[in-house]
Amino acid sequence: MRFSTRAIHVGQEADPTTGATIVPIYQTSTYTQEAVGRHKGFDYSRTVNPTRVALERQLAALENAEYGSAFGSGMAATSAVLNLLSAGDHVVASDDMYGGTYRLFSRVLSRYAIDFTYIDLSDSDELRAALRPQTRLVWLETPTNPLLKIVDIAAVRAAAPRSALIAVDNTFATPYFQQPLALGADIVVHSTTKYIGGHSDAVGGIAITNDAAVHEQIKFHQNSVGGVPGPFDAWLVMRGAKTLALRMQQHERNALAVAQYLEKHPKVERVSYPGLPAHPQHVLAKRQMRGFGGIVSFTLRVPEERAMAFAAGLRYFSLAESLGGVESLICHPARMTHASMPKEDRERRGVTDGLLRLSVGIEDIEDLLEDLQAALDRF
Ligand code: P1T
Repeated sequence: MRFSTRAIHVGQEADPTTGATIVPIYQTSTYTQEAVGRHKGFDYSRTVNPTRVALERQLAALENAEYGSAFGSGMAATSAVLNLLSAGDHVVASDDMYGGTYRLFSRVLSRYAIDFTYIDLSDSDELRAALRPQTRLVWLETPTNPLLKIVDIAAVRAAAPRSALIAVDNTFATPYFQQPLALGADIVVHSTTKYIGGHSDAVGGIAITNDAAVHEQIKFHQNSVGGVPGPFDAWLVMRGAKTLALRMQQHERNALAVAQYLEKHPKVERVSYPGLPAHPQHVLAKRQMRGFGGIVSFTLRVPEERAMAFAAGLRYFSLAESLGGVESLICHPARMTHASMPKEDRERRGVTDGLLRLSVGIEDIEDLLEDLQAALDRF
């Protein structure tokens, strides 16, 4: 079964009790048992819910994987993966990542005696130097948020010892463009709030793996900690995921056109988009990904306040956190998505005050380019 067929059919069998073609929203917290312990496989909705199971099967299939565990947010999914670790363990993480993930690592998990080293994971020598006998996990995003750096997943697998799990946050690429498990990763995490849900109407996350033992531990955490999505949110994400391939094709077409337009504009200092030949890791991106995604970052040749004013002055690009919905968004990472990162750490990593991030939607490209042009002309 190919990608879009899986998105539309896996986990989506007709409802066994009514024949409903679309998986129902099983809005129930509990299930009536015939006798103590005798039931249809469902006992309590924190533990298991049919709508959530359908979503987990569908999304695991999109990563060509056996197992998925859905969560109430991308952060809850990330937290579940980090809960595979114990006090004294060490994590190597990429130096560019979503600010909320950095906050979880540096301000929550570090209090539980888990140690983090942040490096440029595109450099295998840096990775080898950062490894310790206690290193149990390598955590990476590729492309990274917000700088769109590319990490060579197969090279990380080759450099890391077998005792270290490799987890890839695949939110930006989506399984349509990149399949980290096939490149040697052990776990894939998504914020399904983004492209997978695709309509900016539900918050969610998922952790996916082919490793039965890892899956058992994540499931145990999902039930023990309880960060599960409600049935309606699970259903919204499932509905969105059915059109992932079509949406990603249009996101990518539009993002490439926007990146090419910005690259030539005299008021634009720097553009980052893995699909541009000028991107320093364009060749790697071409090898590792089937497409380059819908996010474009750029810096204007203007002071910070004017960059922020630019972000607020567009017609179709709403000034908002998040990404991956059908509508275009613009954000100022330093003040928004990465505000939880201390300024010094942020700037060292390249998330400067003039940086803007576009989530290019699937509107008509002519409208998006006219919008950007009108705003740039005003500056
Ligand atoms: O927001 P939540 O569903 O909890 O997902 C967190 C998350 C995880 N990983 C990546 C790569 C992300 O980008 C995010 C959330 N990011 C934003 C809200 C943002 O605007 O970048």
